[in-house]
Amino acid sequence: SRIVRVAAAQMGPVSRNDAKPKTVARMVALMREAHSLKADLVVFPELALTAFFTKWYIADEAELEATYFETEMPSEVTRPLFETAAELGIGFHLGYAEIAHEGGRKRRYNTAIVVDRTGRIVHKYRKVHLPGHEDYRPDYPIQDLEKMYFEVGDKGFRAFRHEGGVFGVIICNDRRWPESYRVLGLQGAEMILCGYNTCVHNPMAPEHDHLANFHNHLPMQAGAYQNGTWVVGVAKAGVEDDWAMVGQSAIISPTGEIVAMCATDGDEIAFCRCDLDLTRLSKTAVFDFARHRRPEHYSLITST
Ligand code: CDT
Repeated sequence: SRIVRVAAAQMGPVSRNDAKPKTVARMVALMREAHSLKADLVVFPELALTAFFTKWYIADEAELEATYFETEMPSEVTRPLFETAAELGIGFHLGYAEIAHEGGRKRRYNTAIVVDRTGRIVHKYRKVHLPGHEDYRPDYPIQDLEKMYFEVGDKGFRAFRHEGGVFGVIICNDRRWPESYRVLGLQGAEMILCGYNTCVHNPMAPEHDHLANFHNHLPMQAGAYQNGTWVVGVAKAGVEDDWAMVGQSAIISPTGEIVAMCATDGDEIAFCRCDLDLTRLSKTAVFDFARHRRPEHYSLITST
């Protein structure tokens, strides 16, 4: 067996008025709790350092970037996460809003990194599936402005070796798309990490609001099962500046079963001792890709 002890570190709401050091202190406390459980890896949510700001139209670019984005990682404010990781010998996954100066101009991405037990960044992913709309919609009570605030990620879905296994990272809306898991699955992914911020109210499809929890777990369980991989889904949950967000952070086994789940909408750890070898049966039986996949019949997926 190849055991990775995983702490899904759900976070309760982060208000737009919360200073980042206060939020980072909450995360350090979660990291210490995870260490007391002997975790190897702590998984924090998407955009963990701030409120889920894409629900607001923020016209002032300077305010937007100064309040919600990071220009370096680690930065002064996030350094305690890296120092605590190195002190405890624990790895972590962190989602944040990134400003990068690349290709001769400024770019903004919805980003997640994986940091190893020495405090070194070993993987960076930039969100591919940006939900919502690119224009301000005054008729909506909340916005979904990821297409306005971020560019589509440029790094693709790259699996990487970590903690004795093959890992992948996806971010929030990516979890609703089977291709995200499959591209990682085709690279042999054994554990996929996914932070999310999901408002219960979806202004573009309010008819689905009552299904928010169901639609959270459904694709993650399917993605785990259909690719024979662990999936760790971690929320920023609870009522954030008046808007409810989905919780139920979960660790899902390669059979698609939820094996650990948060019971509250606050700061809480769901923990599991994950055996990466449990992926073997799925990958060599029902989902032996080499024997059973028929890509010659899938061309429509990438040609349109
Ligand atoms: N952060 C993020 O991607 N949120 C979206 C909201 C879409 S509403 C269904 C999500 O897919 O959860």
